[in-house]
Amino acid sequence: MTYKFRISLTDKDVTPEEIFLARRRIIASATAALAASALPSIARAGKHDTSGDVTPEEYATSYNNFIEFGAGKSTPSERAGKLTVKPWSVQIGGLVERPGDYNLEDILKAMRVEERIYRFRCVEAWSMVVPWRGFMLADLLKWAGVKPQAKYVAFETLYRPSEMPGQKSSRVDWPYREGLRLDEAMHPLTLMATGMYGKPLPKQSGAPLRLVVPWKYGFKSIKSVVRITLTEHQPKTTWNELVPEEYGFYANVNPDVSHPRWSQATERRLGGGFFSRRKRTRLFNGYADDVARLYEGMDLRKFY
Ligand SMILES: Nc1nc2c(c(=O)[nH]1)N[C@H]1C(S)=C(S)[C@@H](COP(=O)(O)O)O[C@H]1N2
Ligand SMILES: [Mo]
Repeated sequence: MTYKFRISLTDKDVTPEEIFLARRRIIASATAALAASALPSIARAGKHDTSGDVTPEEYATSYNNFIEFGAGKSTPSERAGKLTVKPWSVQIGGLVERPGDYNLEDILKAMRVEERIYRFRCVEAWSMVVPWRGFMLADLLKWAGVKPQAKYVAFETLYRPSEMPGQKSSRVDWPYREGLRLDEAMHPLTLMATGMYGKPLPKQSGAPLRLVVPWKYGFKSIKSVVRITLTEHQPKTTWNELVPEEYGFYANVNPDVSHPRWSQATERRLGGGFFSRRKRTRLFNGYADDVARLYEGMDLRKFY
């Protein structure tokens, strides 16, 4: 089988980077422990207390997927620096009561920004635990007013090849697109992040505004969002269009449904060090109590 675009890596491919990162590990974990204890106001989201194993910040911000800045794990942090993130506007449209081109600063004045520590699981079987800062997507959608016919939410990333060199590749039909069913978008766990580790979002992490859906594979958590459209029909999404048999629309984390090229039963925590044990992957990335009801009637053993 050939793939139009291949960025998925196996552990074998990333070994040198892991060894490189391991050298800086001791300093990094000390910093993370400090960061975690310095954030007493963090909403630990009840039973989801993951604060004890927050991923060291420098791993979460130097090992990234952001194909607008190239296909490598370090290319986003190396190249995203020149991205202009201010001013930033978000166009909200489609089936909404108050469509418009909103300045991010005006949106933020209307939103309640909070801190949340979430697990994050990439489809490539690496994972991390990140203290995000952001607001509930539900609040933004209510603010814009969702019309009754709306059933899905479509998202688009900025298209600006002059600042995003990866967009010069024609293998992807830019901009990067993602989507959620409306009930997933309205779920209280679904976050629009504006920061992480108590600071504004770094550019490689999707500044100034990204989606975070903690129970789905990471590719759903679209970065640097400039357009949100409420639709009646399921929107087209970038990875699903590129390689439909590997990247579903739902993409809920599930240890029992293998990726066609590797198992999803276990995962490797970023920053854990080269010799650390893999962790067992949990259904819905550990958020099943909160989200399983959204998928009643769906056969979870199937690939969606
Ligand atoms: N616009 C855009 N959003 C994106 C991506 C991307 O390439 N472009 N990569 C996705 C993938 S595959 C993952 S795993 C996460 C990675 O987020 P992180 O780099 O902050 O860990 O971003 C997601 N959002
Ligand atoms: Mo990913």
